[in-house]
Parts: sequence; structure tokens; C-alpha cells
Amino acid sequence: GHKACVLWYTGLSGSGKSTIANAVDKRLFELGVHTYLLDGDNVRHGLNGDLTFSDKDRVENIRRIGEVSKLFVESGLLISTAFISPFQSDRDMARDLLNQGQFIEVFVDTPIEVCEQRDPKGLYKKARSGEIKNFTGIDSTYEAPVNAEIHLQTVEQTIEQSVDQVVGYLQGEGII
Ligand code: GGZ
Repeated sequence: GHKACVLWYTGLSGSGKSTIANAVDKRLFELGVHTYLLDGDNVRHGLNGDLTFSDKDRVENIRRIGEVSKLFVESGLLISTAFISPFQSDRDMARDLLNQGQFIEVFVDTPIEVCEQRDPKGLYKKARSGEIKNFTGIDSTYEAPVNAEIHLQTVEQTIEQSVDQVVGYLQGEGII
């Protein structure tokens, strides 16, 4: 068995949130832990398909994801969310919906220079040229976490090492 909680990944576009979250979920599955992952693919296109990338809509995006996370936690799952979630106040609001210890903030700390260098979808290039407005880290704010439970310094470690760090934390806290 395991305790229900949310692994709340936060970081810039291209920081590796989804990649790491998927790798952690794969490892947890192998350990027999029931997980579910919310990310842009299943939320931004569906439930939150009406929202843009304005500050106001990002706040609403995260508010809804926080509420949905709470429902999943109540259902007993170990849930992961992989969204930029740029504002500290919104992450804190999601945290406050849950009990002590159930909200685990995971800072995927990849410097913007590295994200921009990778630019897997060409979005930074478009943001620089002005083709995309309000792009996080370029002309929209990203507030790095001040109270993250887990700090992943992705430039200094492999994905497998990040997975070990997250799974090690869950084991250390007696969650899995
Ligand atoms: C940031 C944007 C933007 C703008 C489209 N700013 O690298 P990706 O493509 O796959 O991840 C980014 C994703 C961010 O959506 P989130 O729901 O995680 O953002 S937030 O938590 O701030 O609401 C990126 C793509 O959407 N994308 N336009 N202007 N990212």
C-alpha cells in the first residue's frame, strides 16, 4: 500500500517536468503503486481547453488542477501534476487544499538558458521573435519555489538520478 498524495512538479517550459514525471510514474508502477499523471496533454486540451496563457488564465488553470488533484488524492491515488505553475501563491493555494504532507512540491530546476538551448518545440524561438506572447521566462513571470520539498538540479544529474531522488523522498517519508 501507499499513502495518497500529489507530486506537484513546477518548472519552465522545456525544463523536463513531463519527462521526469513519466519516468517516476513508470518506476512507481513497477513498485506496485497506483499513480495518475495530469499534464498539458490531458488537461490543457480538455478540462482547461477554454484557458489561454494570460496571468489570469494561468491562475485559473492551476486552481482547477489543484481542485482536481484534491479529488484524486481523496480517491486514494498518488497523483502527479506537471504544469509550469509559475506563481508561488497558486502553488500555495493548491497546497492548502490538502492535508499536511500530502502536497509535495518538486522544483524541476533547469536554468532558462538550458531550456532555451534545448527548445524541443521551437517555442522559445517563437517567443523571442514575438510570434508567441506572454511566454514564461521571456515576457511572463516564473517564480521559483521557496518551499519545495524536492529540488531537482537537472543539469547536474541524469533523469534516472532525479527519479531516484523523488522515489527516495517518498520512501523516506513513508508514503510508499
Ligand atoms: C508558457 C506555453 C505558452 C506560453 C504555449 N508560456 O513546453 P511545453 O509547451 O510543452 O509546455 C508549455 C505549456 C505550458 O502550459 P501549463 O499549463 O503548464 O502552463 S501554466 O502552468 O503556466 O498555466 C508550452 C506551452 O504550454 N505553451 N504557450 N505563453 N508555455
